[in-house]
Amino acid sequence: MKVVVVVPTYNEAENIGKLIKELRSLPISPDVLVVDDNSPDGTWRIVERMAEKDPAVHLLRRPGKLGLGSAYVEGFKWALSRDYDAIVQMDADFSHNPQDVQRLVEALKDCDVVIGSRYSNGVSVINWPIGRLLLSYFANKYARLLTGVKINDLTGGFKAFKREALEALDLDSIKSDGYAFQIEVNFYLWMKRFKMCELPIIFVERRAGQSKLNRSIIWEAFWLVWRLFFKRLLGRV
Ligand SMILES: Nc1nc2c(ncn2[C@@H]2O[C@H](COP(=O)(O)OP(=O)(O)OP(=O)(O)O)[C@@H](O)[C@H]2O)c(=O)[nH]1
Ligand SMILES: [Mg+2]
Repeated sequence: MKVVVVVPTYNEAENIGKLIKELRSLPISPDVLVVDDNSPDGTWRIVERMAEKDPAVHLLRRPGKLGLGSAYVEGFKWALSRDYDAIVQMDADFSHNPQDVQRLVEALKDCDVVIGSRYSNGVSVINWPIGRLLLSYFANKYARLLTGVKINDLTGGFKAFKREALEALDLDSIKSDGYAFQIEVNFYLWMKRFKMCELPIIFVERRAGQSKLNRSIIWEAFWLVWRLFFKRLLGRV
């Protein structure tokens, strides 16, 4: 099975080199695609140098900060236009343990989509302030209730997809960015009846670099969930 890990980055120079090395030394030795938005800290330069030495490392460098959602969409399209059987998405900040990529991909044997889940086995989040944890936890309960998608971690960004699952999505119609993007993708895959599985992961707060969480990301997700609620109600997916 040919696997690519899509990693969106914005100012992750402190993390990206180590992440790529760890991914490349996994037993499945996946390809890596970094989608960088011309990071001022030169993240892309590090990737460019690694790509020169290792043909399995790829860089998609965009002209400026165009947002996380569109970075995933471009990365997914890039992967689908090549011969990958499985596509993994993850953050660059080591909140997602690169070692878990192996388990996620192996679980694709029995599932179409595998979600690295913080909330399927109690709560497995390390070093988050309690306020952020509560926000995330209850946001997930709220999203699950309204969208009807029976997944405990709807907002997580660590996932593996079979090629067929991503191919079934209308990627151009997905305009949301932060947590909303994750919820939206899960919603459409769920409505299309793909087999979605949750695999417990331990999520660790970033050690290096800066967070991009802000109020507008929370509001975006809040309203999206209502939009999906009505879509589900009207059966328009
Ligand atoms: N290409 C691209 N990547 C982005 C953008 N915004 C965030 N990222 C990357 O997306 C991943 C997730 O972003 P984070 O800042 O970690 O967001 P978060 O996980 O919600 O917040 P913290 O982990 O608390 O900082 C990281 O690898 C970021 O570098 C963007 O606009 N463009
Ligand atoms: Mg993060």
